[in-house]
Amino acid sequence: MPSSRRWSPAYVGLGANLDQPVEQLRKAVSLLGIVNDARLVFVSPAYSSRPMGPQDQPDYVNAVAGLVTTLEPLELLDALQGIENQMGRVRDGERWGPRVIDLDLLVFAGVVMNGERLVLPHPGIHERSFVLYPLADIAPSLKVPGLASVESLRAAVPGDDLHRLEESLI
Ligand code: A4P
Ligand code: MG
Repeated sequence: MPSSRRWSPAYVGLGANLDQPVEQLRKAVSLLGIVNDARLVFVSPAYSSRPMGPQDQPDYVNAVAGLVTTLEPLELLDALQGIENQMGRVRDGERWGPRVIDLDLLVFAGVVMNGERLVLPHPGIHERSFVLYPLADIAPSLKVPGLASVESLRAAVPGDDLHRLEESLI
């Protein structure tokens, strides 16, 4: 029976700083492309940057993917955490510690929520150059619920700490 659920746009932040991060991002993009009830629409360029938080870890590579999905926000979070687990992410409890892959749900349609497992929009968006620059590459006019357009948020955050990489993720 055809689903009566609606398609919602969702944006996912990808980050990695272990075991050849560009390769990890490519693998995550390919796994995002086969999430049930979702379609991968956009993949941004990749950017490298110094770590935010503890400095005694390798540089990060970040990117953003745009999807449409009939999943609910928590169902999509389950899928993202499934990919993190499948890719061998180890959670040792250190906040902002190194990782082979981190998938953050940045924006899900117009949803604003402050749940135990899921906060939307992601609370770090407005201050993170490694989120705003790749997000502006694929969705400059997106309005972040409760905030402003991606382009205006990006314009307020310096990008001199970011390096756009030549390697494509798809
Ligand atoms: N959670 C709540 N809301 C969300 C959401 N919107 N998306 C919960 C994803 N998860 C969400 O996440 C911890 C819990 O947050 C999850 O159980 C989920 O239910 P996690 O991925 O297990 O832990 P984490 O990623 O270590 O924590 P946190 O605070 O999300 O870290 P961030 O904010 O992801 O930062 N420097 C650079 N240059 N680039 C980076 O990408 N990333 C981090 C990690 C540190 N420094 C960085 C980068
Ligand atoms: Mg995370």
